Amino acid sequence: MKRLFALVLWAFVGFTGIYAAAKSPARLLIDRLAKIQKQGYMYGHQDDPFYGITWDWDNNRSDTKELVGDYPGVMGFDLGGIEVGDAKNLDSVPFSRIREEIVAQHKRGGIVTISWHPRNPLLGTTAWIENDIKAYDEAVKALDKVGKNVLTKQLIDPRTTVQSILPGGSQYEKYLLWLYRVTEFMQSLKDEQGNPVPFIFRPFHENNGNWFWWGQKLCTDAQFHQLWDMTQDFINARLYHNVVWSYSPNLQGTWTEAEWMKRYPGDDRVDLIGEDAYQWGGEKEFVLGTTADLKLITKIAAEHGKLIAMTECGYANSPDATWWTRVFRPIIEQFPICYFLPWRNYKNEHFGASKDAKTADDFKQWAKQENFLFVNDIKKIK
Ligand code: BMA
Repeated sequence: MKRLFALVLWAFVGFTGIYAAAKSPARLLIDRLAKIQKQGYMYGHQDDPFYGITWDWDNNRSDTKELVGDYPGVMGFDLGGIEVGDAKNLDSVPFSRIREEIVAQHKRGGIVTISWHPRNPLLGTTAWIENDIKAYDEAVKALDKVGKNVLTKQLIDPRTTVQSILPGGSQYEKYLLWLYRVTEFMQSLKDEQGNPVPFIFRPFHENNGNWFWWGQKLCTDAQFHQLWDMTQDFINARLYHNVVWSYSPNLQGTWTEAEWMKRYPGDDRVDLIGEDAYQWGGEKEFVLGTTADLKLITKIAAEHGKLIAMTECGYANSPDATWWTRVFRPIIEQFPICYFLPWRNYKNEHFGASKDAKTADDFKQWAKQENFLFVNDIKKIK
């Protein structure tokens, strides 16, 4: 009897020991990213398998593969629209196809990142809020002019969107339903053996700008933290420890560390620190701003034990044939980024590598560089 007891105890301790030592799919992905980063930086691309500059919706195509012979190490996908039960996302990609391509990228040894441009939960409009604010402000002014400002309170101020979905707000329950739909999709990301596919999730990105409803002037620091925490806790409670969390403000260029830290969700809530940075205007401004930001996040990441990446980037329509190697590469090679991810290649708005872009030759040469990594370079790094 004593022996049986000892055996049961041993089995129990052994089992819980193994259980405690087992790493979650998220932890394994974080460790893998760190290992990959030691070898170089990966190429990432948004919506890579759905369309390119001159084609759309074909199966088995990729602008990246057609240019450099391999798929991006990281593929980005967006869930905008899943929250309202749409069958296709905001860029008309069916969610069933998104699911297939996520599983395919995982199967070939690549990494997946997911962003989410949810609609406006208060107004029903898109994630982009500037036009809603303009319309509201104009309506208020017009009512003032005709002496009807008593009607102003019947208008909905877009600036109260975040507040409306926090506990006690008018849209709180709707937002929970939205999160439920998001997690339902995430739960469905399984490989052929039924194991959850790990992925990097990057919600509420570019939150220091004012173009999305969760932007800097559209909520207080405390409200932003509440929004992040509520969303993260809801998702984590329903997923399989397979979500790596990325916090990704936009190019700013003049942050102080204290300013940057104000909306940082916290070390227990973030695994990867991102920078979204496009060259929209002048080259010099882009170089200086991006360099300053990457310097800052490199320091913060080192102190807080986090990874860094350029989670969105590019120069729309690649007007400059040597932009990648002349402007972009010298910036990123100063910093320990795991990957950079140009946004989607869509007809007249494209950001990524392609044989149909002016930058094709320049990029193709760069891709031969040993530390520039695509799927075949990383699939053995587990
Ligand atoms: C933007 C543009 C839009 C697109 C959105 C979400 O930057 O590319 O056309 O709808 O991202 O992918």
